[in-house]
Amino acid sequence: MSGRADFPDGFRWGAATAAYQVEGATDAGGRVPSIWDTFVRRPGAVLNGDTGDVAVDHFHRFREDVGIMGDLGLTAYRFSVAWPRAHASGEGGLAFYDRLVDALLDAGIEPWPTLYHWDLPQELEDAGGWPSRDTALRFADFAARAHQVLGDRVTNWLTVNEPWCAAFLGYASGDHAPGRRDPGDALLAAHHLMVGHGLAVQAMRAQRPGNRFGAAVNLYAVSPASDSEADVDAARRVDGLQNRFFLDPLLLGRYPEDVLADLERFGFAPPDADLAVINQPIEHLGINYYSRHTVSGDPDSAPQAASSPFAEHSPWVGSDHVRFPSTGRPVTGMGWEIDPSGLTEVLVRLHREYPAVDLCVTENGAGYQEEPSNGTVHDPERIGYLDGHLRACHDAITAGVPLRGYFTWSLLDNFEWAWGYSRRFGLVHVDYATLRRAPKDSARWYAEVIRRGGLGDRG
Ligand code: PNW
Repeated sequence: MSGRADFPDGFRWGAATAAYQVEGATDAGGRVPSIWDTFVRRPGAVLNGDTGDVAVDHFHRFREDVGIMGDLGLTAYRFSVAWPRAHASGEGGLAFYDRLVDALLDAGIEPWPTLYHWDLPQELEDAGGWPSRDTALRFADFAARAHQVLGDRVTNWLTVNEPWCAAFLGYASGDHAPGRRDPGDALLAAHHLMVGHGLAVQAMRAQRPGNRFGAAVNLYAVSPASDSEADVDAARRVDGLQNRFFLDPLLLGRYPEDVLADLERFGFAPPDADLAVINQPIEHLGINYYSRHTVSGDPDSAPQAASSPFAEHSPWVGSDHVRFPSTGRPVTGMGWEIDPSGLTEVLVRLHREYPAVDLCVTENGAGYQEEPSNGTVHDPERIGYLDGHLRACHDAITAGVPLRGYFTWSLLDNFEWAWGYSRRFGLVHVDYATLRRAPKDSARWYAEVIRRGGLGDRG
């Protein structure tokens, strides 16, 4: 367990970011406003009124940032392509990604773009947003355009990031943009995000069948707080809405029956033809893993949501009574319980219960409130978190799981959605006043892990 953990040759050692969280330059090159540009201006929506207007200015500093990736020895970099930039003026809006991809390839770093990391053009939200099926069609057009420009040099593609968050935090709890609170719309949003994934894969594959496509879903290990019937049923519902509601359509071509039954009163009845679209063959699945949900069901309790500093409304559509009692495990600065064994559990479950597909951890990391002392951030907690989760990945590989890579969240401190700049996930500290980058202890630790191709004996 704590011995050496050597990873297979060719295993990808990566880090991830997303456009709105790092780029800034929200007016450059005819970029149109996204739902996050609007949402951050809503009073009380984001802690301290922070916005992504400047973020960490990656748009202008990407060459420096690619240099940092090179210093760390990263072999892959996951970023997102901003739909609001592409939406601008023809191919012009994608020129930034053209340059970024070339810089990455020059540095020997494999680009892993994600096409939707939550920045829907505001005009498409005004036309109905994700609850409207038309948004999925528009997304496929955008995917085809991005793939047309970059697909000659970029092999590995991810369509949507964390459709659970985009749908249920965006349209049910209102913690994320566009900040709507309608459970029926949230279900439609989830469904159309998945349809958008399927249509995008079809469109891109038609252009270049040799490239590799997939989505990135946020999965949790889920356990009932006790073996009481109420807790076991609450865990079934949370696993249903968090994990199976996305995995079953994607990989099996159907929604889980029990979840459909729970959601019946919202009139959620997706057409069969859509399931065939969602269930496109894919070459890889991205898993974003942060924590385990321990769940209890108390019909008398108030709905509970812990997704943002404000959370008053539950994202758990159809299951307002579920609660997430603390188990006493240590937590990160987000309040999320740390449980690396849950990552092994999730990976092994995917391997055993779903058709074979290459897996990749596309996000995993820990956010804290932290500041440098004497010029350096000492972040032993983050190192411990990453060490534990990489060992969990290794355990999964040992159990036969085809895990092909690991991307830590995140390369740089950045705009953490409803939490603004108050929580830092980076391996590299960013001083928000000067935008100066400085590697944390965890960055040096990760570089050493990459250099030796795994973990040594745990100290
Ligand atoms: C993911 N929740 O977001 C995103 O993909 C990243 O953009 C983000 O920075 C990272 O994880 C850290 O938060 C999430 O409340 C945001 O359950 C909120 C939740 C989960 C994931």
